[in-house]
Amino acid sequence: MVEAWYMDESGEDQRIPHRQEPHRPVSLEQLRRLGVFYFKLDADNYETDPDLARIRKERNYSWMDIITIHKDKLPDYQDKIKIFYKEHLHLDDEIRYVLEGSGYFDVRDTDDKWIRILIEKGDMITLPAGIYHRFTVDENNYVKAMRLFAGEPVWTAYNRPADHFPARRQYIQSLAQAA
Ligand code: KMT
Ligand code: NI
Repeated sequence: MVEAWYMDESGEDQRIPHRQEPHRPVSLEQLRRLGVFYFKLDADNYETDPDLARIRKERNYSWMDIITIHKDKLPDYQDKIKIFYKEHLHLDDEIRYVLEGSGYFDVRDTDDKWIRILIEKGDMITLPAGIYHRFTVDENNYVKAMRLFAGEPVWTAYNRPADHFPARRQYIQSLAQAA
């Protein structure tokens, strides 16, 4: 089950939980208001799972691949880890489904505070186009995830500041409507 909380601002290792003291949990409803959606799926049977097939069909996630983030599996691991953790946005939704391992997506809330989202095996998460976010492995240093995309994938990440993009402006507008 996905779990989320407000991060502390300490500059320690990005892979530790960074929970505040006292702990400040964030609910799925709060994530939804930021445009972040969550599905729980059966990761052991992803190849035949009708629930995954339905989500892909309904949301037009026609494209997918599987990425393994581990120092022995991912070429240029150290560089990639740094790139994933730079605050950025995309012009399309970012959709990830964890098949093994775990990691953290951090997203900015409406006050520009970091929310940390733990994703584990069976968790699918969708981040909306235009949201500032970043990713890191946790202390297990391993995640295998399905990357899904509506149509031909575009992976370009725009590091902050990237406020002039229509996708960013539309995202800000959608927040105002959700409030
Ligand atoms: C990305 O774009 O940040 C990644 O693909 C890494 C995270 S996959 C769980
Ligand atoms: Ni991203």
